[in-house]
Amino acid sequence: MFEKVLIANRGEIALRIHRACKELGIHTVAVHSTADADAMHVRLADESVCVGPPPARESYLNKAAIISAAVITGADAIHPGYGFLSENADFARMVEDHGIAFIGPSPDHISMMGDKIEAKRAMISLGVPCVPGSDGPVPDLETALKLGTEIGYPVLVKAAGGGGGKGMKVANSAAELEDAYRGARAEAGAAFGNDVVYIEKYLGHPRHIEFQMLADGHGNVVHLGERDCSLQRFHQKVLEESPSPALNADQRRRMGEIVVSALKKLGYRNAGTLEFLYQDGEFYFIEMNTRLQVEHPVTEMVCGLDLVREQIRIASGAPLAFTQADVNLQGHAIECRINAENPDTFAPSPGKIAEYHTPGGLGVRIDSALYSGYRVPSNYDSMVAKLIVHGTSRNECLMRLRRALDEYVIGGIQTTLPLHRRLTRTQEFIDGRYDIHWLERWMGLKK
Ligand code: MV4
Repeated sequence: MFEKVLIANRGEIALRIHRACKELGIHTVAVHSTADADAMHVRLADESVCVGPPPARESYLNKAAIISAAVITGADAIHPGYGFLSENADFARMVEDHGIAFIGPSPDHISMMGDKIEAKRAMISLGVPCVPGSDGPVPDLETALKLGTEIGYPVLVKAAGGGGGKGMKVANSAAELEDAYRGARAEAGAAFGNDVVYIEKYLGHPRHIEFQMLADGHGNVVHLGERDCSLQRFHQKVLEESPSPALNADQRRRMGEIVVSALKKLGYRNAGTLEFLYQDGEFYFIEMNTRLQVEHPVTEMVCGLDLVREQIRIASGAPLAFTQADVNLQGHAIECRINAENPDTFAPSPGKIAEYHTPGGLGVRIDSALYSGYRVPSNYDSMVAKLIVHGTSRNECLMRLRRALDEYVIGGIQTTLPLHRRLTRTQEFIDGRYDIHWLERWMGLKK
């Protein structure tokens, strides 16, 4: 087992990883920018290294500074968290080239899944259902028009190096395809430095359902159920839950078998998530994430496992200590992402935390690095806390969630707590009747 782990991240996930390390008796090294000198993960870590000024590209994305910090402190592993360098294959390779363990998948699998066309090709060959579409890049408009006719409109032009909705354009007819094709390539080129695009049948009212996987690299693969992540605003998830209100046990078992078999054949190692669109009873693979996700606690509350601990154990070479038969998904969990933003305009609201009071009680978990007196910097992502609630049923979970939201006090800044208090009292949400567009409609952002 590792002696010392460097946590190459900040905020709540850095604290989360620190906690798992300490419970395994592992020493922790925090890295931070000058803006995060007073951050909780720095205060609690056994050692800390300042890796640069506030801009992420000069600190949390500074590969050389982070690896130097690991070498100087003698860390034998690095956990990247999510975002930043967590899905950067070059970084993972550099870490391993320095004889340090990367707590995550192999660089080759990170690279494979980072190319959405390669990821889809792999999944098709592994027997995973995908959205009908082109079987590779679409090099020119002529090919795009031919595919549009074959697939049938509406179609979606998507960026191979994409994700998060950038470089994605819908075409409802051949007449719209030229603008959609050129627009997607321009946006993808600008956003990712890669203007390769592909085309898929556009699904108009899907849910976004993802399966959490764990694989030890010794042939053992399990799935830990699914998360419904459909409630999002401009590709930013707002609330996630497990299990999905839309799935039954038979669908879960059937999809579970498919995704486990696929990752076994792939020879995958560590945690991973397969993202699907779910529409009219059918699943369609869209992307695979080769990182621990923000919403992982929802799965932890339902399966009773510490996913970061499992990642660390796998990276240290240990086999999974359990089989699929041992995985026992119990009850229901919901996570509210709480952002330092104006709840109506979503404008960032950095600043000093005044009064800070967290909810408690059975089945209530707060993942946050906030404390009274802490100054939320303006340099980074606005998510400052996750409220995760578990209950034996979705109704019990909802009752507990509303109660916890009403207890939660974050003074000194504006947050999206009021949004969650309204959302969890809205009948359509209570009934679980929502797709990926519902939240934006409910907010009046689209018709
Ligand atoms: C789609 C789609 C509909 N049809 N693909 C958005 C970014 C990337 N994760 C893939 N996305 C989508 N791909 C087809 N063929 C709709 C979306 C989409 C979406 C997907 C999941 C969660 C939220 C979303 C918000 C807008 C669009």
